[in-house]
Amino acid sequence: MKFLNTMLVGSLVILSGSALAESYEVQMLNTGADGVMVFEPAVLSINPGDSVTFKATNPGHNPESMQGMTPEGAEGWKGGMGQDVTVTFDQDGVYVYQRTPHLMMAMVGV
Ligand SMILES: [Cu+2]
Repeated sequence: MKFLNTMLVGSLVILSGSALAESYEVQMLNTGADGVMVFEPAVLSINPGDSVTFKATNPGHNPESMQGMTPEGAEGWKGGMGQDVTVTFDQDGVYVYQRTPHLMMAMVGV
């Protein structure tokens, strides 16, 4: 019986462990593997509840969600220029974001 209890506690720990939110990092770069003015990685797949920290590896960039290009009802965000910002994504869907003044240079991420 004691063994069974230990087994149950063990599986509960594993279950709650897999439900923990994860955090990711996206670098904002002047020059990256994909060219100049990039978010790296430019495309990131995460789960609801996970968070992403946009790192101002090179200053002078920021991430801003694009109007009409985030899931309906989801909150947008706008990071400060040259600052790290952490965004938690609670709602399922596709989020497109840009670097506020660098959209014409196609500095976008998904
Ligand atoms: Cu930029």
